[in-house]
Amino acid sequence: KKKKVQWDPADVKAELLKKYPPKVARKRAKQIMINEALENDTPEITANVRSTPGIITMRGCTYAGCKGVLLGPTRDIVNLVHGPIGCSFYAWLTRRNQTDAGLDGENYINYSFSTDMQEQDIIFGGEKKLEAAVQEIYDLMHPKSIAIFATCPVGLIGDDIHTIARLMKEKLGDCNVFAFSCEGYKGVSQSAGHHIANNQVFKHILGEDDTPVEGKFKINLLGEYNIGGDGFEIDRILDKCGITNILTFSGNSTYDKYATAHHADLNTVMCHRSVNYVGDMMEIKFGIPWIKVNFIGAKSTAKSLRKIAAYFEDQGLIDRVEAVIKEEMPEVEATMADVRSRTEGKTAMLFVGGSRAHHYQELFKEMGMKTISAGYEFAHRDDYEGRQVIPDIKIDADSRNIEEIHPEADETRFNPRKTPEQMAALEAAGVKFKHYDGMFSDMDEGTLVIDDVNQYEAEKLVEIMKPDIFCAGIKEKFSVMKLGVPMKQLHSYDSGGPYAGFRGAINFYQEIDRLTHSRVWAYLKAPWQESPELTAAYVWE
Ligand code: CFM
Ligand code: HCA
Repeated sequence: KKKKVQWDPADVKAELLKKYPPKVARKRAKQIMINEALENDTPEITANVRSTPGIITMRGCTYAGCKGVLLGPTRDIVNLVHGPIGCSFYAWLTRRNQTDAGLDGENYINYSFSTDMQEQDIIFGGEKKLEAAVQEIYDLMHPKSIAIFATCPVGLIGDDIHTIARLMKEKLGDCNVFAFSCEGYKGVSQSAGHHIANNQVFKHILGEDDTPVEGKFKINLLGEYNIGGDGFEIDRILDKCGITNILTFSGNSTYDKYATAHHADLNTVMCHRSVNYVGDMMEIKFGIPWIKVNFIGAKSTAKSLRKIAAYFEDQGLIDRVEAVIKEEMPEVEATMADVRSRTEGKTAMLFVGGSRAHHYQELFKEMGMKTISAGYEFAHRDDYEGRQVIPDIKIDADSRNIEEIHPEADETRFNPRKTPEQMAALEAAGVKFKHYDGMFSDMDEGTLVIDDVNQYEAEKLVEIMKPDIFCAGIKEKFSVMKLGVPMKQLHSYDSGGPYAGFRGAINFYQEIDRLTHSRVWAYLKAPWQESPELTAAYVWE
């Protein structure tokens, strides 16, 4: 039974919309949803649509999603950015994906590679410069692979990065060069970049190497990026259980891990939003099924481990997983109980990316905290409403072209919305579902679920609902702190982490406990709050 919150969400919604011109208000009204139990169904939300020009969105661009998010954490593929230097410079080490360079030591993550396009390249074309840059990287570093990323101007002037990549791959011989048409403007957000990255990695690396991989229970962990060392903590737990994780896509990954990932028995999907395309494609191409997991929250971690063990139907593994959970949980539970005595009943708001705003609610629940409003920057409807996947896919084993075998998955073949009756009927007919819940069903009734929240709405929400903690990214951090509310970055974790797995949960409880009890925010007053009558002095006066 869902619990009621203390605001009238309709009033909050009306207040948020009040300031907008009618057309903008109409559009935003479909993205600001009151979470209410409709008959057998969740509310319908508008998501993955263009942000209104003029509004300060929290979103990023397609290039960020492709280069920064998906390929960025792979340590031994050189990421070469074809474009003016800013796109490379501002993507340089800003995402806190951790790396262990391993025995071979091959690690290019600390570098920023760019063709540094100038006006003359924009006018006369930058292909020659790109070709020279690939050659220079090869001569200096001899990497296994070079990935080329297009920024906005490249698409506008029409440099053919894919042909350059192909020619350079042929010329170099032992270096896999491939390219991504991930111009920033290409989609409505980072999400388009994920899709482009998934397609090219699938087409150019996955399954390239048929050398067998050792291990009794082999999985890949898709959609985990090792931010603040999350992937390391998950690997620690998997190792302890005797589960072999061939590839984390893409935290601390290497070229060879991608190339051998098709030897896995099972794909586990952590951040569904960024990587579901690869999960689906690997199922079609290699017959590897995927299941949804979540290692954020101690209970979710235990549940995910049990789900993996259940898939393998091996008593030894099932027992081992239970033993690991039993060993890890006492410390987690002790910290949880201690912290909970102070955090119970406190409130949180989460506006993050495409999965964390949902996953992190688990950790807050474990602390007895309520999420009163949440939303994604760029998720799709299924991330809000849940998804049931019907495996009716035709396998075309020869095809590596995703457009042929995977026409727009989200809205057509994988219908995110099925009523329980429809599901029951299909199940009775022998159709097996893969299914995961969206944000709506996991949140209390009367909470506000907001897609692509903007700067104005975020400040208004804080003002009206006064959460005990606000979670988002760097662009929101300081404006929220200036309102006197503690702010935790759930992208970079500020300087903290890991927060995944058992040890991560302990870290998170302790940090949130400290943050929500810090008095410093209440003391903070901006000059205009102390002397609101301050007037501007103009130079001409
Ligand atoms: Fe997936 Fe991510 Fe996220 Fe994402 Fe991102 Fe990120 Fe994120 Mo920042 S892949 S959707 S595009 S979990 S970079 S590690 S924190 S917005 S919620
Ligand atoms: C991105 C990366 C980002 C940005 C985080 C933030 C990340 O989308 O380009 O706004 O603080 O996690 O680093 O999401």
